[in-house]
Amino acid sequence: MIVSSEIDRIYKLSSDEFHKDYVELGKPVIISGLIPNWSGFHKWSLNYFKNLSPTLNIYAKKFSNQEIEICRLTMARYIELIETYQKDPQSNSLPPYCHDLPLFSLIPSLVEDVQPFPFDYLPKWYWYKWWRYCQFFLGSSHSITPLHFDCLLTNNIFFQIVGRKQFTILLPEDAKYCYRQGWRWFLVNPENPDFNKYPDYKNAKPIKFIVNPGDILYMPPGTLHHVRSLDPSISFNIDWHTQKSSLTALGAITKGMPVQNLYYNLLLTIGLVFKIPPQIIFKFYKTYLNYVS
Ligand SMILES: O=C(O)CCC(=O)C(=O)O
Ligand SMILES: [Fe+2]
Repeated sequence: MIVSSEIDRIYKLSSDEFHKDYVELGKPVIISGLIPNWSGFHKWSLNYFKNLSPTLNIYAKKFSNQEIEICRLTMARYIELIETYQKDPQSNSLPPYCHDLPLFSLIPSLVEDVQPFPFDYLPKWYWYKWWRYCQFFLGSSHSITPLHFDCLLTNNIFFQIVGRKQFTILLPEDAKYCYRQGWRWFLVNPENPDFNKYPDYKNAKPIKFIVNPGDILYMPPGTLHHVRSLDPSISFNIDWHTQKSSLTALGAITKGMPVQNLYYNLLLTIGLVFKIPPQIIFKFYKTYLNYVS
């Protein structure tokens, strides 16, 4: 099988070109040159978060055999776990992975650090309090998110701030070769595929690349991704729909999408297609930000 590293890397891509050449074509891209201009880019570190909000209650996840276990702890305790681990990763056990935390809502002062924010990549509907849609990922090196696609079949803009991450992605048409389990997780480990167990994976065309601090990654709806942290890391993403992707996602109810996902997708469709403002929709949508699936 061929593993390629083919993904466009564009310096300061304009929002018009982003929509025309990537979103509309369902093509992934890495955008460089924007995050390094943020006022807080050089300030962010795990230690900075710990000092800002040591007593904040957060949760972290352990992914094992398709099960997700949730651990609850304070920010200070979590960052200490990571610090201890990093001193000797060979002999310490891997800390859980803080995954999908709406940190801008929990520590609002962080929003000032990400200016100028390129919110014009998002549809206008999301501009009002755009930071409410962001989900953070904090973790040690060697943290892994197993192969999956994002559960509402949204577009994903992913901001890498601290540390590097290795992504292996597959376009939606390759999902049929990856042995889906349930709605959105897949059995194949693209870093070390077991072709005896999963022979169809030979037909897939994985794309493997590193996302560096300061990079923005765009993944179209339904892109499969497996993510390995190469360093202690801070990232956040925004899952977002266009009118078109929200309508396509509603159709996925016939393909195994859970009813709760249909509910969130209906809300976004009502907002984007029927122009109901986020001030009304968000009240109903916000439980999505704590939805583990
Ligand atoms: O960074 C990670 O470990 C996972 C990222 C991810 O799955 C996402 O942005 O949807
Ligand atoms: Fe994801």
